[in-house]
Amino acid sequence: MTGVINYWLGAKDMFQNDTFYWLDDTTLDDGFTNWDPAEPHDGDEDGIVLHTSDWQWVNIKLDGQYNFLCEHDLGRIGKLL
Ligand SMILES: [Ca+2]
Ligand SMILES: [Ca+2]
Repeated sequence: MTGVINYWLGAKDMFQNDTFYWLDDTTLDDGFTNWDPAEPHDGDEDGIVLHTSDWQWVNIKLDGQYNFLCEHDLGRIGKLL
């Protein structure tokens, strides 16, 4: 996949396969998802990356070095400015 850039998303299913949790302990069932139609499909792949080629989510093993995306409270930024 030349030219595809992956970004780690902060959800994992390392405790129960296909039950993904965000870092704040909410599950993916609680909100938006954008899985590639073939994903998630492999029990030993516990992380999620965003593919910039199609903006879909793919679960992969937690052993790659990629950029990452994180959520930030915009209200807090406003208080600092
Ligand atoms: Ca898994
Ligand atoms: Ca996969």
